[in-house]
Amino acid sequence: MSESRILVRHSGFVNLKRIVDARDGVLCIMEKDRDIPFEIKRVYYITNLDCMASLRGKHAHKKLQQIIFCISGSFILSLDDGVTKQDIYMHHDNQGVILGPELWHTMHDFSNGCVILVAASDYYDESDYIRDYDQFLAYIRQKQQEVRHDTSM
Ligand code: T46
Repeated sequence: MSESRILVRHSGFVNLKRIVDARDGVLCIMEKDRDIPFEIKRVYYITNLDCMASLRGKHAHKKLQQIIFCISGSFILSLDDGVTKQDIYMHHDNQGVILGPELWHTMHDFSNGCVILVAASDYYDESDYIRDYDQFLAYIRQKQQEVRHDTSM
């Protein structure tokens, strides 16, 4: 499981400032423009993930940009850009992973008390989701053909 480097396209790590002092507790800070490479329009969180067997995500977005954090506990984030696949062990409360567009992502193997926090670039829109894996592969093939066509002109 590679953690030091993100290998898939449309992703990357985001490291937040983490403050620990003599008191109990950890303070992590996410600042507009400084930490997040897009304007945040929505924040959501996922709790009660006490089941190792549960599975979330299993989709890609067409345009939406997001950053996913595991602010408590741990889980495995599986990323797939259609060519490269990578599993990331999410367990640092201050380290987020960019979920750019056209990136199939699945969250699984949640620890007890796992809490996921996501910052998103846009409001919820079901038409932005690709929830079928074969459709995802066809979508990115079509996008790549469009890019090749544009660059050859
Ligand atoms: C993602 C991963 C990381 C809403 O009505 N509004 C919202 O803002 C969201 C996020 C979801 N929903 C509804 C849509 C579904 O009827 O909540 C239901 C469950 O959503 P979904 O199955 O997409 O949940 P996850 O946990 O599989 O995926 C979520 C986000 O939806 C998704 O964008 O990238 O977390």
